[in-house]
Amino acid sequence: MRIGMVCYPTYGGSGVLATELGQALARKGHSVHFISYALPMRLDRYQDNIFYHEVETPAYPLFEFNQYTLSLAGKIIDVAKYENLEVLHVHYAIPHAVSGYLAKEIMQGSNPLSLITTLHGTDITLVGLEPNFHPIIKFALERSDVVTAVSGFLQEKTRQNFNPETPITVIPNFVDTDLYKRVECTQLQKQLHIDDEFVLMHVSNFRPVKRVQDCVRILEEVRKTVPAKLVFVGDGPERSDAERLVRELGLWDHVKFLGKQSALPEILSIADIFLLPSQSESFGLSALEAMSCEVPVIATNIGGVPEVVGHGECGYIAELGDVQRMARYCVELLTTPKKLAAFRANARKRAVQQYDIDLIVPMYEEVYRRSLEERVR
Ligand code: GMT
Repeated sequence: MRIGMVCYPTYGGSGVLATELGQALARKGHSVHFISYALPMRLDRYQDNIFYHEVETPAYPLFEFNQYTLSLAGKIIDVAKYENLEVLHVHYAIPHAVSGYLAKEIMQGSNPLSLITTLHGTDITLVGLEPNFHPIIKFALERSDVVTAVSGFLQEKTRQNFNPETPITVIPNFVDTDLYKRVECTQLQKQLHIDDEFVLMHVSNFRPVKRVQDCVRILEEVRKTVPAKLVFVGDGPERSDAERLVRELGLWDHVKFLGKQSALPEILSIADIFLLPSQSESFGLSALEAMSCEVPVIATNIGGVPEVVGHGECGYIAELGDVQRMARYCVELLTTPKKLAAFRANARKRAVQQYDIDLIVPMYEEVYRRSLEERVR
């Protein structure tokens, strides 16, 4: 199939998922055309059947704001026409589903396109609820040929918040478990001066919803009982405040900020526990990637997270902001080697058995195929 893939290129789960999906489809022989305003973060090397088309937004003195929604629609039309796209798969509804709808309507007659919209999270739970956006998003969902959501939670939220006529299919996020597996990483441990300490880790885009400061407070509590370090991976608006808190609490020698990194399997391999204290999380892809590397997860009872992290099996779930409980769970695991080992094995098993790339990518192919058949009919 010839597929257009629209996503955000930045450090964030929806772009990561779209890129991994596109790469997997390309390996299976499909032609995949990424369309975005910058090269998606994980699209960092040449691969057969992958093409990238950059959206340019023209500046004009009259425009105080750029016209990305229109520029994207225009680029989709261009790529669809000249690359003969059959399927357009947009990730994150705002504004991608709207641009996709516009392009599809304009192409009708000459190059019919199937529009697949995948909902990822705040497009439904937060930004899409903005009164001015709500009717537009509902309209775009109803005009999509297929709408998918990354968790049962998000499917239900979409029903509650938008009640679209189009059914919503759950296709969970996935991980390449061949790539995301525990590897030897003594060099990195040496580099980070990790001796006989446990390692807590958090990977995110440091947006306020991630509550990165909770990770710091968890470390503070944990260190009262066991020696531990906290490794932060990623960057974003909350990083400076987190650094400040680390200094205020006198934890600077025990916290490492690695910034944005691409060698995640290696980095995750040094972790004993992954922390995800978010206040909003429709799935928690970073937690799944950690689980695939045999890292148990301690997270909040939020959104789709409990679907991914089996409480008392691959990790623990606590109430939002309950730093004390999350710290207690950490200590319990770190001081019970048998339990830690069992949780590690369970985490890996769950990733392999329920969320492996080879199980999930065919679900998207099936959705594309069905929508093309329906178009013909
Ligand atoms: O919805 C967002 O905030 C953006 C999006 C992203 O690009 O990071 O994150 C969402 O999509 C991920 C991939 O499906 C999920 O793993 C995240 O849980 C989800 N984030 C939220 O719901 C806050």
